[in-house]
Amino acid sequence: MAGGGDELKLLGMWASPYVLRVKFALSLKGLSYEYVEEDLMNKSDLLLSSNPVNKKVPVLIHNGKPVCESQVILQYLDEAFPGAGATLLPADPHERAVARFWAAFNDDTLVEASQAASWGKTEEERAEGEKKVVEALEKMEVGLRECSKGKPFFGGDTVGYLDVVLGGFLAWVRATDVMRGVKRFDPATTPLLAAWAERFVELDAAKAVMPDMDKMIEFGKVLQARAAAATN
Ligand SMILES: N[C@@H](CCC(=O)N[C@@H](CS)C(=O)NCC(=O)O)C(=O)O
Repeated sequence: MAGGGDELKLLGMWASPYVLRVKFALSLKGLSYEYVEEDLMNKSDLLLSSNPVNKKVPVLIHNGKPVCESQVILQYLDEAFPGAGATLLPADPHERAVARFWAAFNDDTLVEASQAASWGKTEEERAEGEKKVVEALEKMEVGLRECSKGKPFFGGDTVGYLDVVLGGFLAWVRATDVMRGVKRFDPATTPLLAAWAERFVELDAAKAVMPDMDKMIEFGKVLQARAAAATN
């Protein structure tokens, strides 16, 4: 499906920020693929056999061979399809290392803090998560300044690795902002990130894959209710 006899299949879940980043990358690269929506409460045999280690989405299956972990998939797409659309990672090895550093920081710190802020078991846990989100975003603001060097995206003039990594997360940020009555990408505290987020959602590749916000908020409420029920 990707062209040149390549067959790409993406196992995903519509609201997953990790899946969304892979969808952004496939869209930016103009690669066509078959999308298979997984029910994470009742995983398919294909998912279980493709990712037997942690059974998580996304999994990209390229000509029958699975690639797991969203950041590994992004790197794989650059390497397996070098001629297709945008190259995500910079050519310079040091710039590449810096982009990977901030991407790891994003997943280790920001994602975890936002999960605690949204689904923490107690109000204290959620408030602590929210504090860590703000701290992590202030650091990401530094990352954006370092990577973009005054240009519009982390990748410079065009969208790169870190744009896609963080971009996958934007739909959740916006939905949970509404749910929690906060503004995470705040022009007052993180002006570069706030402007970046506005630019990112206007990209054709983002518009093509960004989930519907009302659906996202409804789903967020379901998860919140589930988290609250688990604490009682
Ligand atoms: N580090 C993984 C995280 C993937 C992940 O957490 N996926 C979630 C959906 S957002 C999942 O499949 N959860 C199902 C489960 O844990 O059983 C990546 O970057 O791909």
